[in-house]
This record gives sequence, C-alpha cells and structure tokens, in this order.
Amino acid sequence: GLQAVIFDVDGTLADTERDGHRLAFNAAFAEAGLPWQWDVALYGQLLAVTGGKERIRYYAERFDPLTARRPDFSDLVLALHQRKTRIYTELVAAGRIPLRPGVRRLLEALRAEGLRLAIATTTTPDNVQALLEANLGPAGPAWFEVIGAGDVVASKKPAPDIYLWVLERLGLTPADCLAVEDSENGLRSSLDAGIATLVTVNDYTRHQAFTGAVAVVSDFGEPGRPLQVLSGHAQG
Ligand code: XBP
Ligand code: MG
Repeated sequence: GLQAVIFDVDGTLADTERDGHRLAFNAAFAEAGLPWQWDVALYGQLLAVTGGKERIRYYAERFDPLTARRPDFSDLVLALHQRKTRIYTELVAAGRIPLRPGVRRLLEALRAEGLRLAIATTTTPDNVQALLEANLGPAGPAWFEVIGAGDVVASKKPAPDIYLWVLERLGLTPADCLAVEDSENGLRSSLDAGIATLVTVNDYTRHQAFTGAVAVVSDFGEPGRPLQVLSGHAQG
C-alpha cells in the first residue's frame, strides 16, 4: 500500500514562478547591468528548461550570443544565479509566496495518516527551505523526511534521477509511493522513475498534456471551493 508521497515544489506546493523566480531573475540581471528582462509570456517558454542556471544559459545562448561567448560566461551564470537565489529567498521570507489552495491541509492530513513525506525538485535547496519555513513555520522542512533538490543529481527533470535519488533515501520502491507534480517535465521525471503521479495545474501548465497521470486536478481545494477534477481514470 501507499507509504510515502513525494512532492514537487515549484508550481505544486506554491505558485513560485511568475511572481517569485521570474522577478528574482530579472532583479539579478538588472543589478548586473544586463538588458535582459523576462516577461510573463517569455518566462513561460523558458520554463521548458528546468533549473535556473540552465535557464539563464539557454536564454543567453539564444538571445545574447555575444555575452554567451564571453570567456567568463560560466562564472557570470553562477554569480547571477547566486544573487537570484538570495533575492528569491528574501521574497519568500517576506511572505510574498503563499502555498497553493489546500496544500497545507493536505500535508497535515497525510501526516495524520502516518504517511511519509518527501520532496523531489530541480530548485535550489535554500529555496525549498525558505518556502517551507515561511509558510509552515520553522519546523516545516522537518515535515519532509527526504528533500531531494537542485544539483544533487547531474540530470534535472525531465530525467528521473531526482525521484530515484529520493526513493533510494526513503528505502522504498516506486509502488510504495505517489508523486505530485504540476508540469509535463515533472510528470516525465516521476513516471520514468516508475511512480504513479497526481497532477495539479497552474497558469503556466494547464494547457500541457499529462498522459499517464493518475488524475489531473485544478488544485487541492479549500472549504467552500472544492477542487475540480480535470481528467482522471479509475484506478483500483
Ligand atoms: C522548477 C524549476 C526551477 C525554478 C528555479 O521545476 O525549473 O528551475 O524555476 O529554481 P520543477 P533554481 O517544479 O519541475 O522542479 O533557479 O533554484 O534552479
Ligand atoms: Mg513544478
């Protein structure tokens, strides 16, 4: 039977991208004197590339190849990303990024059932820590027995590596777990690790195809505003 639920973070636990990560990238670019600014629509396209350093690199190679060919480009990417992480964690600590509807209630209910919780994300560990502390309190990170994040694996989502890393540390097989994801890249990662996956959507992902998901839901609902099941198939 089910023993653990493994959560993605960005887009799943909270809508972090548009008013969190995106703003932090833009602020870091502006501080560095770069003319790069990612609007909401462009950022939606750039989300196809998971990982902030990878996303900066991809953008520069396409839209500012002169900068991308600078000999110090790799150092620039690292410096920009470090600054972006600081700006993002400050935004989160200031309370600017709440959890999505029903997330807190769901986490509490799973804990009350005795289920084990874990995280599998491409984002930087500091970002996860900041989000959980800001929204669940100082003990929030400890609700999750294993937190797999960022560069602990070489290949980020859609590769299955981060889920396999988390499974190994939980000491569980895929059949013992359920994954919760919000994006096609995330779903590919969890399904390729062999884990049944529930999808919850947001403005950046609701148009995506979620073939293979156990079900697709709008969110986790709040009292008086139940979740909508957008697609799902009966499973035993
Ligand atoms: C999240 C990401 C991350 C964040 C930025 O994807 O792609 O890159 O946008 O985080 P997922 P960092 O929800 O599939 O894990 O800048 O810390 O990499
Ligand atoms: Mg996500």
